[in-house]
Amino acid sequence: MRIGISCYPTYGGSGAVATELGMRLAQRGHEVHFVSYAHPFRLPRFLRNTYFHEIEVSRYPLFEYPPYSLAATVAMHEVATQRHLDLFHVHYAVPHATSAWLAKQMLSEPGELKIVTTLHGTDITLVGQDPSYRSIVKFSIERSDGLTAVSNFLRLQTVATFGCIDCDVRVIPNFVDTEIFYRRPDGYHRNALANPDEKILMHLSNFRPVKRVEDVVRVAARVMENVPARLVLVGDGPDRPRAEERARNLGIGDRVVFLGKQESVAELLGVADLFLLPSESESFGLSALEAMASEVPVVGTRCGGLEEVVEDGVSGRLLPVGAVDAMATAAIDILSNPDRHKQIGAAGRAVSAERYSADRIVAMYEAFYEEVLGR
Ligand code: GMT
Repeated sequence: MRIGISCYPTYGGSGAVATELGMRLAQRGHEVHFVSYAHPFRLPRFLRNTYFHEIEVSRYPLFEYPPYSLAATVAMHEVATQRHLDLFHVHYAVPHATSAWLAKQMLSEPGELKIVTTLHGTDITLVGQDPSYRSIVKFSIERSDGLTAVSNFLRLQTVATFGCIDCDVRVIPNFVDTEIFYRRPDGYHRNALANPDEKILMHLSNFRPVKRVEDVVRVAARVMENVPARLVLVGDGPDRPRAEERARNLGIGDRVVFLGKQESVAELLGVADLFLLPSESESFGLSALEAMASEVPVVGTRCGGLEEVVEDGVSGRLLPVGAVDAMATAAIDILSNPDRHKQIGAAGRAVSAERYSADRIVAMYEAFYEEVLGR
């Protein structure tokens, strides 16, 4: 198949999933064209069967807001025409589903290009509900030839919030490469991040309000009252200054490490002892799955799709949103009991290797493409 993939190239789950999927499709012999405004962060410079096409968003003094959606449409149309694509797979509906639909209409034979849209999260639960976007998001997803959601929670949210009862939203969960995400031997980066007697608590996100990063710091502060530990925060975003301030106010500033954006999160997750994800809403929680593959117990919240990934009491603990004390108690319990810690880590690794293996999920996408193409 000749497949176009559009995604946000920056650090974030949807871009990571889109890129990892494209790379694996290319390994399976498909021709994959990434269309994005920058080189996707998980895409190596050269890989057989993969091509990168940059969306050029021109500036003009009149434009206070450069029209990214139009530039994306033009790039998608150009690639679809010149590379004779069978299918365009767009990740994150806003605005990629709209740009793809427009690009398709611009073709002389629109029926020859199929559009698959994967819904990732806030494109449905937050941004997509904003009155300035809602109607065009609904229109565009209803006109996609194939729709997938990364969890059943997100599928139900899509139907409920957009009322698109006729939408056949297929659930294809995210995946993890267990050869990249695995437990690193002691000594590795661990020595650089913490003292030998300290546990490493880790959080990884884009530090937006939905992630409740201040709760991460508050949970860590409670844990540190009982267990020698350090908190390592990976990523960056608008709530980082508040998290830094909270750490200082709670008197744990010297035991909280802000690493900022990192290329190889697998090496960091592989030395963590506990992963914290106290989000307000999470349609899947890719970082939690990557932690599980690395044998790291997850303590998070009952916030939607995360409940489909982390089994409470088996691969981690899930508590109500904002329940800082309960999350801290659960974390202390796991960290103070080596056998239980090991058991939870092993359960997470097993489920990620079985249910969420790259081979299994990429095959699901391939089969879905075939179905959409009517083959
Ligand atoms: O939806 C977003 O806010 C961004 C998106 C991203 O690019 O990281 O995150 C969503 O997609 C991820 C990949 O499918 C999921 O793992 C995240 O749970 C989801 N984020 C939210 O639902 C908040």
